[in-house]
Amino acid sequence: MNFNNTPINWNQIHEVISAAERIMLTTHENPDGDGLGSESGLYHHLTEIGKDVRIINYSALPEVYEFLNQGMIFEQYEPSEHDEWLQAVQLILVFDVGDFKRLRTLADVITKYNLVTMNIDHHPHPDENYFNHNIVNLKAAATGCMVYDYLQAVRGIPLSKDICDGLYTAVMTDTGCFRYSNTDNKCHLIAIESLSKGVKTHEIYQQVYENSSHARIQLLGELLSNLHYELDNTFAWFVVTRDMMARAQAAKSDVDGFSDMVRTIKGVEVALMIMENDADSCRVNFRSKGKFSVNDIAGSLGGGGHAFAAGAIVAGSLDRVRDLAVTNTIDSLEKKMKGGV
Ligand SMILES: [Mn+2]
Repeated sequence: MNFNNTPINWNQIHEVISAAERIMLTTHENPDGDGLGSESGLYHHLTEIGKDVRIINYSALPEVYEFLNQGMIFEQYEPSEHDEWLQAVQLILVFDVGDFKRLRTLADVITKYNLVTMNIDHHPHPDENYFNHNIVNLKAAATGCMVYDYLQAVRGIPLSKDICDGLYTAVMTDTGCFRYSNTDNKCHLIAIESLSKGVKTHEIYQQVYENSSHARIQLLGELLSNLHYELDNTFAWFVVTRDMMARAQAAKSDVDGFSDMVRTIKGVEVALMIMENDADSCRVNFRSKGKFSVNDIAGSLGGGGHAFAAGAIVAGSLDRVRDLAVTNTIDSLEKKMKGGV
């Protein structure tokens, strides 16, 4: 079925999920709170109703999300450990992935064993896609809100605290703690329900936002002293090189949220991070305050995303990708400033 941003019929989706006994849950590489919270939220529901369910991700669980892992429910994909179980999986639920390729080696396994996939996501997906069932709601603030909708439609009994821990984490992280323009009534409803179930929201906040490694702060110091401003300070950009990462002994996850932080600067409408992956590939990350869309700029570099939060992986050296990304952004913003958004 294909609910690509059309009204979603959760009962129809429920039929597919109910029919499967062995279900795998997964999300994209370098997982975030939305993907992980959606997984753990639905995991607790599905185990409660007796399904044979496992969460298997390409990436290891980032340390800040350990609080979701009380029952050691998150597993990192290891062929020798998982392939036998995987071959008999009847349904794979893929959360928040944006792009099938972001499942990395798990994408290969899915193709190899011809496994049935259902994508639940709030990122745009092209019509021709890699999933058997494509459930997309671009208006959802978080994939976790879609899991909430599903459970509201089919669960029949109130959500448990374990489920709420996951859903609250998903919503909190994808709305920048209820601050971004995507924050809607449903996000707050999920928060209310979570509080009433005893979710320690302040502890989740501290785990995620007040848990910076020293490496992250050192890296932040270095990049903040090397910010570049363009277009009368409307556009700010910075680079994160492999050397900077090595000097700070930083991990990839230490970089999360830097573009959001740069966007908080007065007058800055669009922030851009260019991060060197290796000698011939970089990651670019756009954040907009809401006046100018940025997913079209990410699209011009082969990526995509939401209107005001987008990114791409771009082949090429840091110098080349930096010049290309900065030039494309300036061109696009100049056009938008002249002709409206
Ligand atoms: Mn998300």
